[in-house]
This record gives sequence, structure tokens and C-alpha cells, in this order.
Amino acid sequence: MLNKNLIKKFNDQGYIIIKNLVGKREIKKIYSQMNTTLNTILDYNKIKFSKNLSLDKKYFLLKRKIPVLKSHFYDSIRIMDALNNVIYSPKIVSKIKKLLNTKTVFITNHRLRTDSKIEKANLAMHQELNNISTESALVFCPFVEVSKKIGGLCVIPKSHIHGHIEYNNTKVPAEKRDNGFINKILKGKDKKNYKNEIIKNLFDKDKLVFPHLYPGDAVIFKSMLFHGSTNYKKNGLRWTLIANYHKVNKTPYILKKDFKPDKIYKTELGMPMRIPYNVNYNKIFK
Ligand SMILES: O=C(O)CCC(=O)C(=O)O
Ligand SMILES: [Fe+2]
Repeated sequence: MLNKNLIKKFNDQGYIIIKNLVGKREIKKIYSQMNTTLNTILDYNKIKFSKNLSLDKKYFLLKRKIPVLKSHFYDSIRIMDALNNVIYSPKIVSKIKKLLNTKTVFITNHRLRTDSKIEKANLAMHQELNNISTESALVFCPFVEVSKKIGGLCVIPKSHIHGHIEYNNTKVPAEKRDNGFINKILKGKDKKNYKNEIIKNLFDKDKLVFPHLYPGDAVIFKSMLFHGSTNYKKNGLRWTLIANYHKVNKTPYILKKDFKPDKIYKTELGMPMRIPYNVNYNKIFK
């Protein structure tokens, strides 16, 4: 259960940690569906492999042999029933509704993200932009251990209080920016070339927090909290369940008849619901 203290913490700090948000059995079920799907792909394409190869090794084997089908496998994970059962589970959704103080949530961007030495997908520090609402809660729930040493999520506590901050290159997606950025801050190598004083102050190694999480533990954070990630230092993959839960009363697509959605990047189920990068989120509901 979520008590008042935890809700206050979420609002004050911009994030909370929930141990065992996803149970071992649920994680096992998702891994098992990925495993049988990978077996099906490898068998169909007559790629020889030992049945007791680990899931991660099969993933890399498929990537080596037929890269495009590795990508298609990755895409298919987000429509697997076991993953969706977790994303939509009353256990998680009811917590999010309490945190956001809403009776209904819109759920987007649910997926199982990966990061590895072989495919670096870690992200520079960012706020969660180009989404359907100006206020949402994100779940970051790795299925492996993560920490500062191992590589994982990094947050800047309280950085959400200013709302959307426009500075330097924030009008491009985080995945198009420098994924070594957080290491630069940690090593004091960021040139701090910011006109914005808030940013200058926030992007400091003493302000960064790396939650130490075990499989199934989650960080739930506000969309305007600055966050990013560092590359996974272990062998294999950092599988992470991620989903974005939005407030209905902060979703311009359904509320504002003159809303001009993003035309360049993505849609939700084919509908252009997303807020463009070049719009200031603080002004949409003013
Ligand atoms: O999994 C990660 O590396 C960070 C995820 C994230 O912040 C995002 O997908 O927006
Ligand atoms: Fe993010």
C-alpha cells in the first residue's frame, strides 16, 4: 500500500522507490515468453543453437545472424501478453493513480528496454518530452540488478519543481544526444556551457542519484524529473520494464480543440496525440 508519506515524497522529491513492484513469478513468465519466441524465430530460420543457451545469448546470436529479425523480436516484446499483464495490473495501476491523484490513466510507451555493452541504448539527462500529456508518472523497473557501479538509472531529486526547462539542445530526442553525458558530469568533464542557471546548478555530480535496485524493484518518477542512464557494465542485457502513465486532465489532445500535435516523431496507435518538442509544456494549460 502507498501511505501519505510516500505520496508526499513522490511530489517533493519527484520519485520514489518501490521494492518488488514486479514479482519473481511475473518476471519469470515474461522471460519464458521471450525465450519461446526466440526459439521459434531461430528454429524457423534454421539457426543452430543449444536449447540451454541463455536468453541473452540467443538474443545476441539472432542479432549476429539476422539483425533485422532481432529488431522485430524486440518490437514484439511490447505486444506479449505477459508484459502487458504486468503493465496493466491493478497492483501497479492503483499505486500510480494514488500518486497522480487521478481515477483514470492513459498508458503509453510501455516496453521492455534493453541496454548492453554491445548495443548501447543508455540516455543523456532529459525530461520526458514528446508525450501525450504534460504530467505523467513513469515506471522504471529493471529485471536485473542495477546501481551506480553496474550502470542504471540516474535521477536528479527535486529537479521537476521548475516544470519544463528549455535549454541548449532539448528540442531533440534524448536518444539523439550524447549518451556519455552522465559520465561526463560524474568526471567533472561537462563544460557547463549553459545560459540557464537552474541547469548549471542541477547538472552537478553531487546532485545525481543512482538508485540501487534488485530485479523487480522500481523507481516511479515524475515526467519533469531530470533522469538519464549509464551503460550496463555487466555482460548480457539490462532488461527494464518501462511505462508512462498519464493524467487525463493534462492531455491536450482530448482537451484542446486547437492542439497542434507533433508531426515529426511518433503517434499513439496511429493517432497524433503527442506534444511537439518545441512547445513549452508549462504554457499549455496556463
Ligand atoms: O532505460 C533507460 O536507459 C532510460 C529510459 C528512459 O529514460 C526513457 O526511455 O525515456
Ligand atoms: Fe526518459
